[in-house]
Amino acid sequence: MVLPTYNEAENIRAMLMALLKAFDDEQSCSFSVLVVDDNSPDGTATQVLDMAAVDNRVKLLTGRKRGLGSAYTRGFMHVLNSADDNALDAVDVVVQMDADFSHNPDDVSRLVASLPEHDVVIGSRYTSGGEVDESWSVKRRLLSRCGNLFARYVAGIYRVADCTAGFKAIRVSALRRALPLRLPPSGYVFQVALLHALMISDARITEVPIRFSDRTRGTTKLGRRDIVEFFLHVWWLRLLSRKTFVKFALTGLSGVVINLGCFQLLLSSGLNVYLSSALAIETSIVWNFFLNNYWTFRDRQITTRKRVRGLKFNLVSLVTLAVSFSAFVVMRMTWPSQPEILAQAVSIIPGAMANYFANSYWTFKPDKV
Ligand SMILES: Nc1nc2c(ncn2[C@@H]2O[C@H](COP(=O)(O)OP(=O)(O)O)[C@@H](O)[C@H]2O)c(=O)[nH]1
Ligand SMILES: [Mg+2]
Repeated sequence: MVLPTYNEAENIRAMLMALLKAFDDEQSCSFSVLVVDDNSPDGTATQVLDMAAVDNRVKLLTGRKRGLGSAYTRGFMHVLNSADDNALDAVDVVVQMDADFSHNPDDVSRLVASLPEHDVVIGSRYTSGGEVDESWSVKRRLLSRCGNLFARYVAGIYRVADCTAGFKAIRVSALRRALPLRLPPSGYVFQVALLHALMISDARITEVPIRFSDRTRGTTKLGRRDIVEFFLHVWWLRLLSRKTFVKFALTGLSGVVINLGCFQLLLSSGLNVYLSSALAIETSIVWNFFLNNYWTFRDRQITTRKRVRGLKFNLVSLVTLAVSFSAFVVMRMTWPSQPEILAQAVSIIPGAMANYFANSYWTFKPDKV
């Protein structure tokens, strides 16, 4: 087991006791806990050392505080390396979990029990039967749900309902294929990055429902830096795994040239600025459709009839047009002194986002993903 801690002095002793107790009667496997502490100023490490002195199943790894992701990278690499060094002590399974009782120590055996048919078992809040603490505020629920949805669809892990979960049982052979990450994040987005790496290395992933309780002692360490890194890193994951996304981006780039070229041309021919904007957007949409249809999504097995696809594409285009054009109008009204071409260029961004996701997950949805 790998447990990251930062200022968990109020929790760690009880947590370790609960885990040791849960595994006391377990005859079928040997078990140990590695606490990865970042020199917590509250003395977490001392408590761990005290316990390690009386029970050799408890181990401690310390380091400088760089964030949850760095701590996990350090902990997992330590497990993989020590498994290499000492084949007799081979570890088959690694379980990661929080040290604040949000994850129930009694659930560990349930996660591990699902491993024989899988490489990764997620203790999931969002699969059917899973739940989060009822005391969660609407804001917290919304943040967690939105972050999870964003990660699922942007990083392409949509088959997993809870892809930000920090409670997983992972087969070591699968972990070895997934690590080290190409661009290891330092904060909480590590959970998504690891899951993504496991997914693209063909790990068999499943979810079992858990109840996620709120911590009763200590405070959360989730900071603003983690949130910013989360939203940026998920885009990087998208780029890593999706050749399609790169093709779509190139198609989009050519669309930008078409859009701005047309806009300039229509403007200089004396056409009204709003009409020029709308016409230029429309032209680029049609251009993008042909490139996407015959190049970006060419490899996808799609049985949807062309006519239906065409209809869907038109609807998506209408939405794209509405999104881009609204952005253009808002910008012209807010900053009338800025050049028109700047507003037109910026208006492409929200439109392109909406367009990609609607087309990728709807218009050109493959039969089997
Ligand atoms: N080593 C280490 N552990 C961390 C760090 N940040 C969070 N943790 C631990 O990760 C687990 C989950 O963190 P928590 O603050 O409870 O996140 P929340 O449940 O999303 O609010 C807890 O065991 C924390 O002590 C960090 O920077 N370094
Ligand atoms: Mg917590």
